[in-house]
Amino acid sequence: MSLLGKKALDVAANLGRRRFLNSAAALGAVTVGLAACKENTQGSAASAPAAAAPKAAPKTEITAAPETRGFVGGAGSTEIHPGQLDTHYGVWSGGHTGDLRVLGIPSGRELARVPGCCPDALVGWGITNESKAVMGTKPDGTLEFTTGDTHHVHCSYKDGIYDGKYCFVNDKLNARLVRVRLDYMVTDKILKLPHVQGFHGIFPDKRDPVDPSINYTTRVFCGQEFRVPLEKIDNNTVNDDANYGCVFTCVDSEKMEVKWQARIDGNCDLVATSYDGKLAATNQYNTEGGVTYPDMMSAEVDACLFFNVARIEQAIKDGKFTHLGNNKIPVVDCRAEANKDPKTALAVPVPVPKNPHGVNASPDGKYFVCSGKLSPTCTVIELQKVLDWFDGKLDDIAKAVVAEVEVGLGPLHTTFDGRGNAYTTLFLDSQICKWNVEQAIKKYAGDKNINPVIDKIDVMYQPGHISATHAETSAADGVWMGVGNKFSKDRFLPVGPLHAENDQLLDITGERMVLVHDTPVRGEPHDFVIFKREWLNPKQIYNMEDFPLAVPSAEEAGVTRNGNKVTVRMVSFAPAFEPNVFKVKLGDEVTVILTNIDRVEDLTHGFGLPDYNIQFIVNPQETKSVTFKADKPGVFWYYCTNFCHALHLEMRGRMIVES
Ligand code: K7E
Ligand code: CUA
Ligand code: CA
Repeated sequence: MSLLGKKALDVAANLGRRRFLNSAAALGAVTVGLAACKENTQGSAASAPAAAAPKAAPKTEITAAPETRGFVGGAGSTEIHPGQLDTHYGVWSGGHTGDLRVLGIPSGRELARVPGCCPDALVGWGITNESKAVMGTKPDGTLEFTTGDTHHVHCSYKDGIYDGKYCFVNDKLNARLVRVRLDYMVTDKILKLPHVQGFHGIFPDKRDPVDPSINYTTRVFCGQEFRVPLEKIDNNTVNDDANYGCVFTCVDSEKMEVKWQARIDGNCDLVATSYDGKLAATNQYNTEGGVTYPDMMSAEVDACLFFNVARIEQAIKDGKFTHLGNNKIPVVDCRAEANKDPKTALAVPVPVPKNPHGVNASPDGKYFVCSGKLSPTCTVIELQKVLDWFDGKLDDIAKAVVAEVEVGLGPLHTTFDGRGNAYTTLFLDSQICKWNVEQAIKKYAGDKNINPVIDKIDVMYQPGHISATHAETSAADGVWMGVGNKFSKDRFLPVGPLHAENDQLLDITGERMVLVHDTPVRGEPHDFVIFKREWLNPKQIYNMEDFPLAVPSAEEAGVTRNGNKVTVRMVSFAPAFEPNVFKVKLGDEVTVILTNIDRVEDLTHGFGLPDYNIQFIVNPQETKSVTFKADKPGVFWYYCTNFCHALHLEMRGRMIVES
């Protein structure tokens, strides 16, 4: 068969499949209403944006399946041969598995899961005393939360790029900010945000707005998506939604304490920060402050709300703040009514088309791009103009909008290649739109001959987040681009009703995007960042001195009793525990402290205690502890759960509970 003939057949076959799966993409110029209603049949996730589809009907192009587009990228192969290492790390949120995941890029291989919000049976997260202290417990010692929903993941910065120190992720479900230490890849702090429900957008700052010597992250900004009674909770306030409100929260990233909160109109969606540290912003899709679905969409215009960080913190220094309830956190008023004068305003809403979703900072530091969701557009906001407004040099804040580019249906998130181009996910069109920022600005300024859209490509299917290599840093290099697709449909072997999601990788080195890899991911990652491996330097052996309870050697192991409290100090070294037997009495409170004194890389031991619901691992030189009540008499063999040695199966000991 001639190449052309084969290619035509492939195109036809792929169009057939896409027509079946995604009529909107295959029908050519469709009306928005039709696109919306076809999309509507695909699942409830699509129905919300579809129900209020925009009036302007952009043409949906027919694009052949990417495999047949015939473009070759310059990023190289995604195949990592046995024994070779990936060139990039990807840090992925886990969604309602409540964890963080580490992937090797470009292969897409999952290398680690870092538990945070939810218990994890592999490592014993939520079982050991140390992890319970991080997660938070009720007065009876049980975990306060065993669920979570992690969406947005961002690393700490120094000089505009990641410093490899921390990764922050929000828990939307229980309004907690989770911090992961990147040296050991463990969660070390979790902060519950007061007054907040639906904690959604987060972003670390990139430098201090005032002090030039602080060129690294010291704050994390947190948005609130669900409006709730803030002042007090009683039968009046819960029943009267006029009393509902939202706050924007600033957290001290080192202490993991709330620095301040700001009352706002409407509610927050995603959050972005400027490279100069002066501005933080949140998209708002409910400036009307509604609580029902129609109410939340009544206003034609929503906003990207900009906070003047230095002014807010000066106001707090000057004592211009209040409190919410009995809480001692300073609260400033960033609602429009209180911020009309640019010279004193703490915040200003830049109008954008209704119900925007993502807001992303361009790596040159000049612009924020708001993705329209219900509007088929992206809005470009010039940050210098926002600063000019605060300085009284711009008469109308709407003039900070320097472009409004038509990208396609359902724009959710945008990323960048460092060469002036932006890439936006189109949820409804199941496409990525590549467009040029400066061209979009020129067109908006009046040059009608310019088409800023450079390329569109089909992705499989319904993409949400998108992130190119280093794209949230000043070192964006436009090599790889990840796209998180919410639906995978036919892309993988069927495994029952719950489908894997499809996180795809694209090569964006050329003019046209090239789809190069499908990675099945267990539900339900949202956001992720990808960066070169040189930016991280994880340690593989712990420092024993970091653990106050460490049992440094077998000689120091042993059992002590204080009343009915028994402490077992234990060590593991392949293939044995010391002690390998201990006795307690029925009803005793037992604490086992286990130090893995092996120093060999990758030599992890486990401690499983049958019928007591205990399992955890100890990595080389690590110490963990568990406390439980010996409420069952008998012999209980604790054993090593983590394969460590030829005699791993023999690595065990007995807990004898005498009645
Ligand atoms: Cu970042 Cu998924 Cu929370 Cu958009 S949200 S898709
Ligand atoms: Cu120690 Cu298996
Ligand atoms: Ca709205």
